[in-house]
Amino acid sequence: METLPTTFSAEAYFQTQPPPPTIEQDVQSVRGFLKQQREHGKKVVLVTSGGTTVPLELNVVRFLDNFSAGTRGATSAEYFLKAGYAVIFMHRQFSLQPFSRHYSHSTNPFLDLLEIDDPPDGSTAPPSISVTSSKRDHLLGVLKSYKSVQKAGTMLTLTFVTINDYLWLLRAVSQELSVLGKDAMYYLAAAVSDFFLPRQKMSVHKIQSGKGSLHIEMDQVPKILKPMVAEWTRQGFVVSFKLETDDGILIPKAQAALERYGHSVVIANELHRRKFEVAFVYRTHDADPSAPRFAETWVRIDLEKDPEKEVEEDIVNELVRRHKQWLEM
Ligand code: 9Z3
Repeated sequence: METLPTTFSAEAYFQTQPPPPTIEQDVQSVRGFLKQQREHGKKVVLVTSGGTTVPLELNVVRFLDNFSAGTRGATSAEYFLKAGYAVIFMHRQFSLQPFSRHYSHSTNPFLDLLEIDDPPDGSTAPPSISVTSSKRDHLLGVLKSYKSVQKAGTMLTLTFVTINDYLWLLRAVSQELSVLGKDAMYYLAAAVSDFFLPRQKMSVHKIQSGKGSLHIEMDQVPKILKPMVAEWTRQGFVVSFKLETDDGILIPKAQAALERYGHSVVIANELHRRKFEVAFVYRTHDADPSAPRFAETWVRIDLEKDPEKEVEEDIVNELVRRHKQWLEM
């Protein structure tokens, strides 16, 4: 049996964990998509979105998961499209998607948009269906944007489920996207598991309960941002997210990530305030060595004043501005 490393570097990870079966097909569709977008001179953003699962068995019955619904990614993708970017939307299967997200949530189920209109008395025609008048304008707006993106062919959707699918797909897509050089943006909003169970340590069949309590030792997922920034993406504009539940460590950890990986921006968010407050953490370009090396700018919205506002609108506008400025440097 092959020996497994005690801690997985990214390289060791890809040498020992098998690729998902759909990887080649996904790479082909990314290539075709990028060819088209380049012909139209588009900037392209890769948006990752949703949580990743960690299967505990090869014939998987149980898995570890996280809270992410994919709201950040799906919402941001819409604003990137609006800003003229083409979008590769790489998301967890069944998490929220751009446009349909407005109606798939349990607080706004799409069946509540519809009315049944009975035919006049005596008619044999079947009942027809119409849109509730109070919901029409909003639906029309979403539908128009959705149809125009479909027509323009500016969004490609890719799917992952497990952490392994995610890592393989992220590497493959990043490598493809790197042909755009500085015109590519990477917006890593997916909530990625920090731990995984290597295939070689997994039980083949459903773990049995007869032996009492369950002890599983998981390995650390390799810090994928390192090769991503240093090798796969070449000159791209890389934006990662840092999620914490403890305010005290949020900004220091975002700064540490920026220092370690050397990418463009870390967007720091606290779990419970993520829908109305995030911090952009970035390097300062100060020549004075005694000056702070990092700065942060907070983006906040007031949901009481404007309940319809989405913080992703301001996040994306700010990134588009920074990407443009960086391209001009
Ligand atoms: C985020 O921090 C996203 O903003 C959220 C969005 C996952 C909080 P929702 O999907 O939530 O709208 O419900 N994503 C990145 C989290 C992450 O896994 N970051 C890694 C880390 O913190 C580094 S890439 O170490």
